[in-house]
Amino acid sequence: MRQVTVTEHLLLHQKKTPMATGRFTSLLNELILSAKLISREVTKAGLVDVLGFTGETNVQGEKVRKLDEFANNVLIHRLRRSGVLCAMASEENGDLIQVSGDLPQGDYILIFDPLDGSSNIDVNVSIGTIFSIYRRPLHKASGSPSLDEVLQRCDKQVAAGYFIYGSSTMMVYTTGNGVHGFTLDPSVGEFLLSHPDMKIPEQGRIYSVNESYWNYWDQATKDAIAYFKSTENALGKPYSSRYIGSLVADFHRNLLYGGIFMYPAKRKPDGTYAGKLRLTCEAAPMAFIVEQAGGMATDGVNRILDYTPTELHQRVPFFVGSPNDVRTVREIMLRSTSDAVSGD
Ligand code: AHM
Ligand code: MG
Repeated sequence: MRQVTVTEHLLLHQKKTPMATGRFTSLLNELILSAKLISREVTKAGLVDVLGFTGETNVQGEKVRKLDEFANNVLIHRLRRSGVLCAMASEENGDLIQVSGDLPQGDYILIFDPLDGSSNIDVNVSIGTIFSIYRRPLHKASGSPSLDEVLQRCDKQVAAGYFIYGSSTMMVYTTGNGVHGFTLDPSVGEFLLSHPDMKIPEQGRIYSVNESYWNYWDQATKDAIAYFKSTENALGKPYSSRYIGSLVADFHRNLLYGGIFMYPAKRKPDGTYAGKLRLTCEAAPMAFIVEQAGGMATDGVNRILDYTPTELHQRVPFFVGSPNDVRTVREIMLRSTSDAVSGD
C-alpha cells in the first residue's frame, strides 16, 4: 500500500488549500519535528531523570513538570527560527513570544499548548500537544505584531491540530478541508496517513466530564449532565462515562467513537463562575477540528468559533463532540435558564 506522509498529503491537496504554500509546509514540518522530539522524550520518560517537577510555577499558577518545560522549549526554539512566524503564544508563557528582528519573520501566528494533560505525565497516560495557526492581518504586516493582531476571532484560524502521545503517536489536523490523521511509524520516523477525512459520529454513546465538580455547577449544567445518565435520553439508557483528564486523549477517543467532552463553568470561592480550559490554545483549535469533522463546540450555548478572545489566557466553558449531543446540551441549558428566569 502507498504510504502518504503529511507533506505529500498537503501537496496532493494543495489545490484545495490555497494557504498550503511552501511556507506553511515548513511550519508544519517544524511542528512535526518538534513533536517527534517530544514524543521521544515522553516515551523514555520513566528511564531518565525527566519525571517530576522543576520546582517552578507557570503563568497559570501550576507547578511546571520537566516534560512541560522540555516541550515548551523545543517548540519555541524550533519555531522561532522557522522564518515563517511573526509571533507565538504558549500556554506556559504569560506574554506573546515575539520573533525578534534578527531572525527571519513570516506572517503566521502560532498558539500552542506544549503538553496538555500534564497531570497525567508521570503515570504513562496519553498526553498531547495542541496547536492553532492564524495569519497576521495583511494591513498590519510590519514590525512586531501587537496583541490585538494575535487575538483574532476564532473562526479566522487557518489550521489547527494536535499530536497525541499515546499507545502510538498521532497527528490530527485540519486546514479547513476536513480532518486527517497520521500515525508515527517509528521504524521510518514519519507520520503516515492512517485516518483520512475523519468524521465524528452524529450521535455519541460516551460522555466525558469531571463529575466531582457537581456541587460547583449551576442548575443548567446539572440538568444537562443528568441527561446523559438518564434512561430518557436519545439512547434510552445511560451513556458510558469515560474521563481521562487529558483533553487531547478524551477528545481523540470521542472523535473516533462519538461522544461529548464537557468542561463546564465551576463556581469559584468568590461566587462567580468560570471554565478552566483556555480559549486560544485548547478550545478554539479543538472547535475548528471538530466542526471540520462534522461535530460541534460551544460554551454550552454559544459557538466557540464565534468568540474573539479579549486576553491571551482567557478561559471558557467547553462542550465539544458529536453534534446531536452538543445540540442537546444547548437546548437543555437554554430551557433550564429560561425556566429559572420565569420561576418555573
Ligand atoms: P493542563 O493544560 O494544565 O494540562 O490542563 C488542561 C487539562 C485538560 O487536558 C483536561 O481536560 C483538564 O485539564 C482536566 O482538568 P481536571 O483535572 O479539573 O478534570
Ligand atoms: Mg492544556
